[in-house]
Amino acid sequence: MTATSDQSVSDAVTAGAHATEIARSGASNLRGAAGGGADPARVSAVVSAALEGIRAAIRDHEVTYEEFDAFKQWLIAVSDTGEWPLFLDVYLEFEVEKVAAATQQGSIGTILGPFWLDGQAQLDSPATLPMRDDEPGTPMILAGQVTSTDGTPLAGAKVDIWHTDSDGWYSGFAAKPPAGNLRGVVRCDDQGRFEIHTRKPAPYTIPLDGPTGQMTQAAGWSPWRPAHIHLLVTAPGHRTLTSQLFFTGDPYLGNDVASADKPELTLDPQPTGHGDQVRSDRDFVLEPE
Ligand code: MBD
Ligand code: FE
Repeated sequence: MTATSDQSVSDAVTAGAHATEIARSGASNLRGAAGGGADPARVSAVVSAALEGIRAAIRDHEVTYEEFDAFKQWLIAVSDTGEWPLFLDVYLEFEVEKVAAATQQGSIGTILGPFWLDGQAQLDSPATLPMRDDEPGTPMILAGQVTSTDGTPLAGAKVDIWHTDSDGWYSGFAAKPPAGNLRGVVRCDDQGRFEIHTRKPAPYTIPLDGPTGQMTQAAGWSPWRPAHIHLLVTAPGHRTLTSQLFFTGDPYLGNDVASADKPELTLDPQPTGHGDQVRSDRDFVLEPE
């Protein structure tokens, strides 16, 4: 763990170093066995298609030696800052998720992203996520039920949840929030029901001081993701659902730098009458394995 509160370390390096460490260990490969096929025909098919896409860009746009050298330097900077997980999850993961989703029954999901962490607080529903005494932001309840595709409530279900604070920072990847902040694994009740008390997250911008953000801005693209809550919904004998939930009215909906927002994943939290607290209800359906 190399995240640090040293302000001389850039946001990009603080987030990137830890994400790279996790990816290197394989701990974030939650969707199935790594590797799988060293079948030469498949390696050739996939790699040649990828290379040909880049060669076509060079030909079609008459890329110069100056630009080729800038590309080399950019790739080296992505490695130096640990931004490969960020870059890959922002610009490519959504296509991989479409391939995986084509065979998954039950609730619609979306990408995992680079900021999931293993080993977070295990809580029983109803649960309040770990947070600071003065945690800023709108108090929010997310509640619902986890069932199997045939409607059976899943008593052993768990909701692994993580999101930014109301300033857009993830614990574990930014200097400010303490370890474990706004992260937890919530065990559902015997009817698969969960009720999670947290704070509404804020829109997120990828680090602007690293190569992924700099490339994004150099191209004139928005570096923002709409505010979102990440979820892994699990139950014994069922395929894990990886998802995110968004909020109606968010200015970045439909313009997510990670192309991961979907209309089916939008929440419209309503006031509960307790101060400024809001609540959303959302059920999840898991596919038996
Ligand atoms: C995020 O918070 C995120 O969820 C993804 C997918 C990519 C970058 C930052
Ligand atoms: Fe995220």
